[in-house]
Amino acid sequence: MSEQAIEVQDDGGVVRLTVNRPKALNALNSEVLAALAAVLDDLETRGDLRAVLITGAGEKAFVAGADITEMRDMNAVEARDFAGQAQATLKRLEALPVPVVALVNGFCLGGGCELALACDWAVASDNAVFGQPEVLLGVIPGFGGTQRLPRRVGPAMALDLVTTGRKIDAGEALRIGLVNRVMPQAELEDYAAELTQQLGGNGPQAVRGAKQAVHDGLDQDLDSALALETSLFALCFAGDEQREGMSAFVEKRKPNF
Ligand code: DAK
Repeated sequence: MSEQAIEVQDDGGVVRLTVNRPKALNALNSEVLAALAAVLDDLETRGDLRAVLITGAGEKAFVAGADITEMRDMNAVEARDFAGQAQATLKRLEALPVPVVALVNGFCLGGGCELALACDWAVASDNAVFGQPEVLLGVIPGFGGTQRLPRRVGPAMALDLVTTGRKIDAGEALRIGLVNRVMPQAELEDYAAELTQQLGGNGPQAVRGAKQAVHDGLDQDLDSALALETSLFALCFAGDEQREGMSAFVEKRKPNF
């Protein structure tokens, strides 16, 4: 197993992960999934982590899906293990306590779309193509697509995509809420740099608290979720960040978190 299958760059706690199989359009095989799991072993222990950005190597693809050549000869038991490994890894990515953002720089199909769905939000280049084309291969999505896609875009649009297998362009992905923003591919790097600055400069505990409130709150009824928000809001006043952030405002200077 080589961790090179996922390249890791760290810029002040904002970690950029690049799926690095450009010749196979960054298709997710066991090696990539194992490398991602190994990277997560490290990220999960890091108190200084501020955000994670994930993208694909090259200019053509984010991730063109699970590796079809690897899946072709699997039996049902192997398929269950493969999907189980991938689902567990994507769940760990999603559960990181910091924002995880997909920079979708091209084909984002099948397991690639499921990877993007495990991120908190996604930004796409204007040449990006999205879809869950598994039915064209005689299978259904196996990396969480049938569950996260309807939660993101609603059941009707999710059913449209997973039963037809049709591909959509970045404009439609934006309209249905699959991605937050679309920009020319040449601007994606500028956006990544802007995001690195923004997320790296905000109060790190506040950013973690905001993510926790949204994620945990969605699984609860509104009253419980509001109580959770109250607790997490109060917790902000137990550390140094709130005093620094508010003092900086009053003193007309930038906060130093
Ligand atoms: N897997 C393996 N190789 C892939 C790949 C993939 N998903 N996508 C592309 N490649 C490889 C191509 O085979 C080709 O390799 P060489 O022939 O050069 O060796 C190279 O990448 C370049 O691709 P193309 O030559 O095809 O490039 P084009 O520009 O012509 O076309 C394309 C780009 C993205 C339209 C085309 O490559 C394509 O249609 N790719 C497949 C897209 C796709 O169907 N993705 C969904 C995969 S299925 C489950 C677990 C998981 C899943 C389901 C169930 N269980 C265990 C239950 C998930 C399944 C999927 O993700």
